[in-house]
Amino acid sequence: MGCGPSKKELSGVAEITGMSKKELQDSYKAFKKEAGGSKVKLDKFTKLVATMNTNKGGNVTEYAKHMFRVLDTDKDDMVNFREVMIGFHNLSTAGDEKEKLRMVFEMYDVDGTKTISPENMKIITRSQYQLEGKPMNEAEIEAKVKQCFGLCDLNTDGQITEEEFYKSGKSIAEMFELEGDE
Ligand SMILES: [Ca+2]
Ligand SMILES: [Ca+2]
Repeated sequence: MGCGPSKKELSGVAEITGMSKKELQDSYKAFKKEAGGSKVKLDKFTKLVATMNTNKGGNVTEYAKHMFRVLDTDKDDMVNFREVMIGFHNLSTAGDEKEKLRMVFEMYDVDGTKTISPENMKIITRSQYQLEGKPMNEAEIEAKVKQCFGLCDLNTDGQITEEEFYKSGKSIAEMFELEGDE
């Protein structure tokens, strides 16, 4: 067929995810079929996430945008097969804990300042409500953010650093875990 994956697209994926060569090739085929190519832009990615979202009345637009930003590790405004596979693996229950924490930290740090502010956390929490199709309740969101800060802002300066999050963010990162392969 002449459309097999290039070495670069697959480099490291098998090692990190523990997939066999066959599984990898099958997933790649499925990805290309779904994505209509070897990379996807945000709009297409959002549609793919929407098809995976089983929450009634959920809107994935905001959540997908932040997920996309974190998955796009080479920052070319596209996510490719490798980025998706490694990112989803890290977020799975089998993923590397430190990588999971790093990804979730980056997801919260929407403005890339290397610290999470309460406002940053509100943005992501709101997007989770939208994803789940829950009615937006600002008081509830505020309370959730407060609770997370109580847990993670170890020196109580109103910002969560990466270091603090590595130490105390495990239970929060677990909320972002993806279901394993069916
Ligand atoms: Ca990319
Ligand atoms: Ca920030």
